Amino acid sequence: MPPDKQSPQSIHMITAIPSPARDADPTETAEWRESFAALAAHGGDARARFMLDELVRLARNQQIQWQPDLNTPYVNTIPASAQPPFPGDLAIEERLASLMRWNALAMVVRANKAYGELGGHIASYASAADLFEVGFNHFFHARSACHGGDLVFFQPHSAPGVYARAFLEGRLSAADLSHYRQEISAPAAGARGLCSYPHPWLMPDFWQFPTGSMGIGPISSIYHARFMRYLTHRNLLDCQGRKVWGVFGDGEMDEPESMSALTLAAREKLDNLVWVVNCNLQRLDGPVRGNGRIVDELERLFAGAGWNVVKLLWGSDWDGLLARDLTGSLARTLGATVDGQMQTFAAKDGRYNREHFFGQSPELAALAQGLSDEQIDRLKRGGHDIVKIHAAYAAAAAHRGQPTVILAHTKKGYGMGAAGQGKMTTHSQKKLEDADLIEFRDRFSLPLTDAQATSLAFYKPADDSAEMRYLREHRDQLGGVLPRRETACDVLAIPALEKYAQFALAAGGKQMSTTMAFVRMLGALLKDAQLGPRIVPIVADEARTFGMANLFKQVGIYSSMGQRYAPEDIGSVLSYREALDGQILEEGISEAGAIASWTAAATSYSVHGLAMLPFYIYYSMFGFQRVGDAIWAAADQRSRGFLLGATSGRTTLGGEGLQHQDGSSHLVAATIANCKAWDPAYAGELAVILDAGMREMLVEQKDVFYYVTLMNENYAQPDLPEGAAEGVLRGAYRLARQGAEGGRRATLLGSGAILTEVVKAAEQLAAEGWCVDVLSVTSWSELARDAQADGAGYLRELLAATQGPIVAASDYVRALPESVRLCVPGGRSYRTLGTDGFGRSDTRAALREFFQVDAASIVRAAQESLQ
Ligand SMILES: Cc1ncc(C[n+]2csc(CCOP(=O)(O)OP(=O)(O)O)c2C)c(N)n1
Repeated sequence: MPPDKQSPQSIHMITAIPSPARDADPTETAEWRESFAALAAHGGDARARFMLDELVRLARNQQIQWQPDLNTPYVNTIPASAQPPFPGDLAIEERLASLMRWNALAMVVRANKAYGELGGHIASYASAADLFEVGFNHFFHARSACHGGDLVFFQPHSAPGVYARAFLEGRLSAADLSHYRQEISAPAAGARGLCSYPHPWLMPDFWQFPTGSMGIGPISSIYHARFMRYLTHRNLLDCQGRKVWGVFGDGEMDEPESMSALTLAAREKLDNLVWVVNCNLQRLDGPVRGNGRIVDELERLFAGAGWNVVKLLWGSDWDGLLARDLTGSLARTLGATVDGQMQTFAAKDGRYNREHFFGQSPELAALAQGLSDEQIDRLKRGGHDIVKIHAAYAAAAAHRGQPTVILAHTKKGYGMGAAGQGKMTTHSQKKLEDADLIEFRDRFSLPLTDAQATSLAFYKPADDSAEMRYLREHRDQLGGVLPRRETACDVLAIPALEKYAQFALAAGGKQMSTTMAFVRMLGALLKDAQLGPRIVPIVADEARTFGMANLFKQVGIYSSMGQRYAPEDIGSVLSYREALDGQILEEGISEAGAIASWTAAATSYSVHGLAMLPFYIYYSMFGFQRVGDAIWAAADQRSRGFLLGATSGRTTLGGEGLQHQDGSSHLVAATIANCKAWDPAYAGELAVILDAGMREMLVEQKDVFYYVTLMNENYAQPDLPEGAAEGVLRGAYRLARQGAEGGRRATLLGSGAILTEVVKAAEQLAAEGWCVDVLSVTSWSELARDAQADGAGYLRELLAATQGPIVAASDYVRALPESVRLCVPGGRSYRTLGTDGFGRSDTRAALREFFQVDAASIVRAAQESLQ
């Protein structure tokens, strides 16, 4: 019998499961079943598959309305007979996994003994430990001279397990482990604080991918896997042979971000992607699907989306039981047990399981007869069986043409005994009594005395022990330790500003929107021989909105399939062009996807050692507001790139109305420490900002990213005043003085498109005999940061050179100009005008009058300030 063949009995068992109750003619059914079993036995799997395809075709032709069931039986996808030999030393790996479990547990319990408020989790890693360990010992490649490195996304609240491994690897000390979740106080104790979840911002040489916010890890992993294909197809970096692994929670799969890009992964045939969903059947509050079965649901979801699904449900000790289960009663009962009940079985002991699980039918009871209660208690689920996990990972790694998801069945709080295993409250369990600790020690045969166990001593075997040698050897074979975040990358030369932005610096009053100016600059930058190929333009189905259609032809839209159709507009100069080496990432209507793509490109300098420069241009309202958490995660992982919030400004976007008009993105951007946010009014200012950003990110290699708002209003673009560049980059500069000296004085500040209203207001006031200074504010948040750092800072200096009441206006909420109030020199009044409230659809003029950010309102504010 070929190695991947099942016995006729097991086929009998599986086909027998779903239908007995509905069977109108059991004799006929038996004949069909026998025929099929004979066909499979003699003709092999391929022949059996062919016949099934034929039957399906027949059924479809006859339109009998038959739909395939996407669920397979509730057993392992890989039968025992098809398992490859395990290439490791099982006993040593089990001992190592036990040590990881112990040190991870000790770290959390210790921290909470010392400071009850610190929090932490034991139960999630307890369920995931073997899933992590098999990856570490056999699959997760680190970056080395001969391998570009795999990308591994770790379930965030299992971070203690990753620290525990780094401890054995000698990367972290016992003192470091003692400072889990104490990053601030650790240095005083000569230790390194370990952050709660994976945060590259806090541990920049360690963590690569922040996963702490559920859903962001899953979607990121997909777009990273796709971005690796992009780099390969564009001949920038050969990423073949590298994989993206992600271990995620079954509860986490409910996040829209987790699910939203599954079809993209399948469409793009991302066989460099493997997800391991830890199906411990529980989330935080309770079961993921108490009345249903999450594995079935995920199997349907992933299979329907086009993934290769590997169910890893039962450990090796079930193999014998299933083989002896000639009536199919065991598989049927497993398949009929809802998750809430399965959780109860996990929480109870062997005796209870004998009575309540195996006691459900005489056949089951007979199967359990040869097992002691202890053995029943220790029957492993698939995700706790190192050999089975290895088989699943090996199958996933070898699978071609599809991404793979491994649905790994585990117990939450595995091994925590009565203190936590399968308990409703186990997620948040972080205290264990002495007796529980001793029980845990015994359960995993840990080499600890009672005193060591109850004092939560960390345990590290001697350097020359078999365990430590094994651990080191296996990591050496896989290129070294992991996770490890690297930062070395090439310095990219950037072109001189005049080469691509002369038209903007000396605009000479030409009518243009800043969006138009940006697109023109981008087009020119893409032509630069050095920098051009590293630019990644990203859109979420809005390229035409922003006037970027010309880039379709110029650099092409990336498509792993090239272009298999003649585009409707083939003859046009702006023709829609998809190509294997296309440069634009056109993400369709998925801001979550587009920002994940941007993050993949913006961290390429670190993840791949290849600096890329992404420009993601989008409706500004659908950025920080829509996918703000993803931007926060991008900031955490030290992204470098540009976010362009286009059609920005609550009154500048005219007719689009309440949902589209952005008046707040700058406020949120200001809360992100490594984000510099800009609201330039003029193309020349924009050019200076782009140049500075590229310099900071690519030449100086600083961990900053830029957020720049762009407007769609056409207005006259002046030349950038001589010497203004420095002020542009500090956040403001004096644009003009209107009116004759000697009149009433006022100072007007404005940013973005509202600067044009400010300029008009200054002209009106000048006409009334005032002398008005106009300051163009390019970044409220940079001014505010400077002021916070330096008393009152640069803006105070600028304002000190002006006189009279100050009025500040922008197309955003008033809180933005309010953020620089501390810069106002003593004795001067400071009025802020903004667009608080909901947007509306109307003309720009009507909107500006309504929100009182038009020239007339600015004039009025100045006049009232004098009274
Ligand atoms: C966006 C977001 N919402 C809520 C949480 C809080 N949270 C952390 S872990 C968790 C439960 C995770 O359950 P599951 O994904 O099933 O993983 P398990 O711990 O059971 O392995 C929750 C709700 C979070 N981290 N992120």
